[in-house]
Amino acid sequence: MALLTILEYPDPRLKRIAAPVSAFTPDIQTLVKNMADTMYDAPGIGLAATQVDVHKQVIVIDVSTDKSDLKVFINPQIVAASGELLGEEGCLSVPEYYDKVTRAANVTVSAQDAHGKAFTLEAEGLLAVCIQHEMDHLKGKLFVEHLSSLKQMRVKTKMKKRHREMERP
Ligand code: GNR
Ligand code: NI
Repeated sequence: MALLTILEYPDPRLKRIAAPVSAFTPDIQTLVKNMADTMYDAPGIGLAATQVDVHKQVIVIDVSTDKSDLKVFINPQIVAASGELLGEEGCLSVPEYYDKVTRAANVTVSAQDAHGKAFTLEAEGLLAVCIQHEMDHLKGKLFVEHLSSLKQMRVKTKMKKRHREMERP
């Protein structure tokens, strides 16, 4: 098992735009496996490759309570969205900060699995929120960027303090 290092806000690498995956080679399957291990270890319900400094359109999600429903989305596209949902979000790249974000309540996503096979999935609730949160990561966007600039300033200050304290305990 290989655990990957998760980048933390405001690391500029979190702003990079992920490129589509064009070849479903064994290294993509290894990346998916390592991302799933890293997500479960954290623990989190989703992880985008951007967060582990791999700038490819790869996402893993498992919103089950017993790690029984791993979903892999490569080259995801939202093909339909409806409704609104205001839900509390957190992010492994912004530890210990939670806030409410408005998202679409229902999304239809088309993507490929780890072997390149195309599929379409309709999602609602937490899964729909998580898909949108992870797809934002692939575009270099964090959930805190949906908040006011005052809140963003406070989060940045809090995170910089955290990183200072991690360097000099
Ligand atoms: O673990 C996570 N929980 C979560 C809760 C509400 C909305 C989104 C998420 S995703 C997050 C893991 C993460 O940072 N993925 O990018
Ligand atoms: Ni996140």
